[in-house]
Amino acid sequence: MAKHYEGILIGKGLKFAVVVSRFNELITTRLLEGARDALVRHGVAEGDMDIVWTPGCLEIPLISKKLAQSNKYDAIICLGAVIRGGTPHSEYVASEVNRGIGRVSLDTGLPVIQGIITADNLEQAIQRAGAKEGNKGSVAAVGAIEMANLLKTIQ
Ligand code: INI
Repeated sequence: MAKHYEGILIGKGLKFAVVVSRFNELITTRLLEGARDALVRHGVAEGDMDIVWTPGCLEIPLISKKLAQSNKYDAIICLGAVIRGGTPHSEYVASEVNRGIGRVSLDTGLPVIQGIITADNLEQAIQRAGAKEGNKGSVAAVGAIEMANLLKTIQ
């Protein structure tokens, strides 16, 4: 009979760093609130979460890497908002931050969870930051709890 392993959604005793971008902070503060609320509702103590602000999404991978290397956290949650403008710059930001976050996770062996909204416009971003389409910050936080526990389970 095959064994199945999965991460439980109990956050008590786990430690998290939340890296959040100031760029588009109208949206990112909502993502942060969603993440904080989800962590608390899953049993994470307020004192077990550190919030670290970056200027924009592009700076998130480096800061996440430093935090991951500190060995202080069970997972890192990355929050940001890339909103398409008239230039291709946002496309570049979105793909770089995605690639960077994935690399940090594989390089450090720690769950580094992507809670970055990529939206065509502000309205779409709002929908994903606590309105009709939920809150991507909370989804990322729950994913971080599950991954932190899953890693403990399989190790
Ligand atoms: N940063 C974001 O977080 N979101 C964006 O939509 C964005 N756009 O479109 O430019 C953005 N740019 C700033 C970037 O992350 C860096 O902070 C900046 O380029 C300095 O390195």
